Order: sequence, then C-alpha cells, then structure tokens
Amino acid sequence: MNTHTRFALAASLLGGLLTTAVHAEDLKVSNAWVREAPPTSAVNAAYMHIANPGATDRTLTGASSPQFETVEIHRTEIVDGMARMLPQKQLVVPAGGSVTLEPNGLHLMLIQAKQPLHAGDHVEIDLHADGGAALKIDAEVRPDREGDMPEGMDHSQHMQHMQH
Ligand SMILES: [Cu+2]
Repeated sequence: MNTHTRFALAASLLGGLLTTAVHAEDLKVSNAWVREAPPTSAVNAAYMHIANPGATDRTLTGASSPQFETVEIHRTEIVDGMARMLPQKQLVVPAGGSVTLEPNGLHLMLIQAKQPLHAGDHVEIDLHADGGAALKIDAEVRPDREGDMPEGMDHSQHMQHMQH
C-alpha cells in the first residue's frame, strides 16, 4: 500500500464517519415520553415527535433501550372495530416532514423492563436510522391517561374490543 492509497483510504473512512454524524443530526426528536404501565404489565409504549428538516427521506430501522429487553416499532390500527398492534419493519420520516408517535397510532413498544418504571423516571432509547446512524433520546415516564388505547397493558391481547 503506497502513501497515496493510504491517504485515499483514510479520507474515505473519515468521509464515512462524517456522513454518519450528519445523518444522525438530521432527525429532531421532541416530546418523547413513555406511558406508565401497571406493575403487572410486560410492556410500556413510547411516544414522540420526529422531524426531518433534511432534504432526503430518513428511515428508522429499529430501536433499542438499555432498560428493556426488546423494542419494536408498532402501529395500532382499527380493523372492523377491533384495535390491533401491527409490528412495523421500518418507519420513514419524509424529507422536510415529520412523524408523530402517539396513543392509538404509531408507538415504540418497550418490552420487558429490566427495572420497574414509575412516573418521573427517564428511559434512554436509541433510535437506529438508515446508514448506521443512531440517535439517543431521553423519554420521561408519564402517568397513564384515561381514554387512551391500552397499548401499555397486556401485550398478549393484541386485539381488543372498542365497545367497552
Ligand atoms: Cu405495541
């Protein structure tokens, strides 16, 4: 490997690092919160607003948290009067647009807390984006609110009647 090749390799590695850093900063997450769940619940739902001020669409490919065994992207949909949670492989945040994760819609399903969570606690969530970028966010645990769909309750009940 001659000096010129070495320089080219170093430049390309550096370019890759810079690209990743810029990508991670593209997405702006605000109002991130986790719904407090009953102590018997195996899951919590996380909500947030994700904006993409950049010029290219960004794709979230998944998420993780050091405080939970698994994190999945879910979408709650009403089909024939029944609410069901559908796992999503990815989530596209359009260029110049935003995506809102909120009760009765998109959410991150935090599965199997390693320690019990209470209102006021904080959860660290790592969003994984395309190109290997990662975005670390802090979500506050907030009390459950009446009238929301029970996404934070028993995960074994993927379908629930709307009538009750
Ligand atoms: Cu879910």
